[in-house]
Amino acid sequence: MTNILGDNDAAAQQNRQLLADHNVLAVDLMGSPGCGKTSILERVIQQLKGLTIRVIEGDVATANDAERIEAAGAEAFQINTGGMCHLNAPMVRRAMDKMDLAGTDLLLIENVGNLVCPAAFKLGAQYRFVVSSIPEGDDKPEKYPVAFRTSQGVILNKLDLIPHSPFDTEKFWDLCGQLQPHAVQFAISCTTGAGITELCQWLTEQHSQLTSA
Ligand SMILES: Nc1nc2c(ncn2[C@@H]2O[C@H](COP(=O)(O)OP(=O)(O)OP(=O)(O)O)[C@@H](O)[C@H]2O)c(=O)[nH]1
Ligand SMILES: [Mg+2]
Repeated sequence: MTNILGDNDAAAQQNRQLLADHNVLAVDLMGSPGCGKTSILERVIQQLKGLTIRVIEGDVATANDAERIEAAGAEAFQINTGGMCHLNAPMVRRAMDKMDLAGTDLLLIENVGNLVCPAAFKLGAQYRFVVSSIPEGDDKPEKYPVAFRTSQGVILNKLDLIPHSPFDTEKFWDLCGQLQPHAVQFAISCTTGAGITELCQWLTEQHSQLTSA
């Protein structure tokens, strides 16, 4: 396991360098099945018009999500992991090699729906976001601490379902803060669009900082 992770880390470092060489901001979204990862990407693609976005879609099977991304207006690169519960850096590299990186501003990567395995495998993206949603319950940071500790951002999705759920948002954000005090936090709803503007602004700012560095 140590060897596998070591090889993956080396490949992730190469991906990171390749992204830096082309001024591409990359963000990896990790979260349980159905938390809304693809819905977030659709919303961002539809709303964030200033940047050229490309998407890598990681799934165990099907190209359903890649088709949704293309319908939303961005080029998508599907990776079917053939049963594996996470993406790894070499898979992402193979997708990057097929992509016009020089013509890409923002690379969004949807990891396989899972809160455990993806946390162990760096992909080379500058930011990893863990996505959690109201119906999953407010205890997810406690139960899946590695996912929250190793992420630079947290997105809490499906805010529109708060009236129908006993979800304690204060408890959720407290737990997140204890695990990773520096993570940037967004509370959003893909159904109503709440919080999407703030997320798009943050992505734009990060991209500007990258290109002005
Ligand atoms: N009520 C509500 N439903 C949402 C929201 N965001 C997404 N959904 C719904 O949640 C379901 C799953 O959304 P997806 O975007 O496919 O979730 P995912 O995380 O990409 O799922 P996997 O790719 O299977 O891991 C869909 O039925 C969405 O319409 C939201 O903000 N509020
Ligand atoms: Mg999806």
